[in-house]
Amino acid sequence: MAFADDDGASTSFVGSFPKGFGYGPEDQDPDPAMSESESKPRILLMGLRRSGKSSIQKVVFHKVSPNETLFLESTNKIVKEDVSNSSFVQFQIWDLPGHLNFFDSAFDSEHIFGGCGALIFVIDAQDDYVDALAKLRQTVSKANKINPKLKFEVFIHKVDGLSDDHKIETQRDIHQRAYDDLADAGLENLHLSFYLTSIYDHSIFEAFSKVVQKLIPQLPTLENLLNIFISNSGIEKAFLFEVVSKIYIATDSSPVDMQSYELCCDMIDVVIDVSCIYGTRDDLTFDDSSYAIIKMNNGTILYLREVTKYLALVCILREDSFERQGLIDYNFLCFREAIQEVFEVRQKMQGSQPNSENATNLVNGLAEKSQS
Ligand SMILES: Nc1nc2c(ncn2[C@@H]2O[C@H](COP(=O)(O)OP(=O)(O)OP(=O)(O)O)[C@@H](O)[C@H]2O)c(=O)[nH]1
Ligand SMILES: [Mg+2]
Repeated sequence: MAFADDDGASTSFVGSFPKGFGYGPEDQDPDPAMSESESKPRILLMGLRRSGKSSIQKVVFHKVSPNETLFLESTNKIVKEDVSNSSFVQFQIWDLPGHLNFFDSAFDSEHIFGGCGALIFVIDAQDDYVDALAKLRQTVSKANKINPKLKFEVFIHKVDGLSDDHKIETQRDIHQRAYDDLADAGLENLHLSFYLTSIYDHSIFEAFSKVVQKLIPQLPTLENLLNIFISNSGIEKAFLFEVVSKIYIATDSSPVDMQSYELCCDMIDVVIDVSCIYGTRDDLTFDDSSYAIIKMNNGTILYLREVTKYLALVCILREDSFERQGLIDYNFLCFREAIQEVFEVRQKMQGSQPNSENATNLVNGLAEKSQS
């Protein structure tokens, strides 16, 4: 995974969210020639017709409201989208129409599957999924032959129409049948990850977050930095968000509960809306010295700080821990410096491992909660 240049780090506008918040125009008519962007990590969206692939892409990356996807037309050619023009995290998403067979000789399947990091296979859980499972089996076995490093992510999608019991039963059934099919094809060692998703709630963002995280080589370093930060600051949960899409690229190692994630997503929306309306600059909604705190009526505090131009840290903590706000603010500055260091090193040494040792040294400057 490549990361965008954060060259504004030394200016006073480091980490400012742009007012025209969003990604660049969608690439509807891609140039078949190999462009620079084609070398970015790639995520493929596959599945039968009408399973919901284009809707997922629109809702997660274009802020389209779920209801508007009702009128989406069926896709008839590969749609490539660069999630990088203005974003910190860079990758490409290819939406592959459900009715085409990409292993056919008419397509360069080596090119499509060869350089790709993850394949998301979308199954419509509200429909009969026998055909979808047959296509999954065919796709997985062929794509794995071309690219053994490819990660397979199965989205059991449109679960908004299912009761809780039905969801669990559907997941169990699809899981079982998919693995039986793989065993029949002699691929019992292959790993598939399953997610229950819907565009009508945050589950699709959560699932996408997990897919993207697997493609970030610095993930263990980021997790480690978050663990050190929260344990020294009395924070309960922290997410590092890619603000444009609201997918989280890392969190501390305590389990994620959906409610906390939703709360943090909502906080980002509130902050962006307020700064768009009341911000003093036309081109920026945030600058690096501003941050947001929301006190809830249940004794919980939400704390948001900008880390880089497109990344924000959102934390949940108890009100009594916030009495030491100075400590949290100081620790955050150390944390931010460490994150910037990780990505600067990454940029300098494209393709090599991040300098996690250096970053850990920086974080060692964090004030101990107990010492203050
Ligand atoms: N209930 C529900 N409907 C969904 C969800 N996601 C997508 N849909 C609907 O599913 C229909 C088909 O969605 P598309 O995104 O066009 O499907 P596609 O997979 O891109 O289809 P092709 O382009 O033909 O391959 C649309 O009417 C969407 O509104 C979901 O999470 N829940
Ligand atoms: Mg489509």
